[in-house]
Amino acid sequence: MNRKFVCATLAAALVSGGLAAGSAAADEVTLRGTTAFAQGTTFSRPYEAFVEWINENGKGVLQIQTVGGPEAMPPFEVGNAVSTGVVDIANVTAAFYTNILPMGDALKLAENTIQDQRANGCYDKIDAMHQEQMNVKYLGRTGDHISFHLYLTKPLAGADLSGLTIRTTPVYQAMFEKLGATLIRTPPGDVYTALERGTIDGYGWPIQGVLDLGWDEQTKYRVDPGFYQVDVDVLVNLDRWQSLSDEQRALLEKGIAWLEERNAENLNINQAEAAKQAEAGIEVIELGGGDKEKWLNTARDAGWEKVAAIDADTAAALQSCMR
Ligand code: 173
Repeated sequence: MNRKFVCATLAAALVSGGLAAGSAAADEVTLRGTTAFAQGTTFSRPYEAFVEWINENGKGVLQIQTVGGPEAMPPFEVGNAVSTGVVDIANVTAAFYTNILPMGDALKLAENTIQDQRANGCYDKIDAMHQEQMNVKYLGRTGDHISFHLYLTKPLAGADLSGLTIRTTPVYQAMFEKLGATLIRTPPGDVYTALERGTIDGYGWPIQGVLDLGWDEQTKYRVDPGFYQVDVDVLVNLDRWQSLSDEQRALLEKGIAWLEERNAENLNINQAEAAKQAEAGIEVIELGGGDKEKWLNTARDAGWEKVAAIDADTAAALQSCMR
């Protein structure tokens, strides 16, 4: 028998015997990870920094090896992969796994930060929902302070999207539908071609990252104000999480706390991104007065309506701790 097997067997025996689980000196463990966003781009970079932090601080304890991004695994499959243990850890937004966890659609509706939600018990609710329905540990998230916008190739007169075909994900679906748009759901990797071919008149996307994949070349307008808040979540397969030692779990929790502190940098990055969009020739359509009100109210109301229809009690509980 090799040593790894002996250690694993010993750890399992300790756990099943109810003895100090995790106190066994474990070998270094390597988690296999994936990211739903192209490596090197805006919504993958924080996760990559986290991996670097873990690999630097976790020598002899735990390492993460990213086995590929969207080129290797379709973004809408990532939730399933981490749920079933095809990968151990994943960087993915909840909009990409609503097929497994429909209530994940609520995360974008938050008006407070992950730090607020750890302090007020909301994090525990979100984590429990992920563990029970998806078999993953909700380790934490990036994306706080970043809002979503509608980007267009054509002008827009008011808060009315009828006659427009818009690329969507579950993030924007309820809102854009209420405002009359025709919707096409695609992963990020298909947006450029859809714009180039003219099969869409615009797309939903956060304030950050538009220039990453060259979409600015095909984008004429950004509609302001933004709405909702980005959640890009770090999930760990629950069986894998439970198999880790206390030290290994503590390392991951320390790493995610470090990453989450950096969410505050988004306030400055948002401004820099808006400036880059302006330089690239993207004009702002600023909705005002009644249009602005309709835009924001439809976003919030349609968003909460959708999650309340899935599970009214959970929706109410989340609504009170997400603001
Ligand atoms: O538009 C999207 O693909 C999407 O839903 C999303 C969510 C979080 C960050 C970036 C994009």
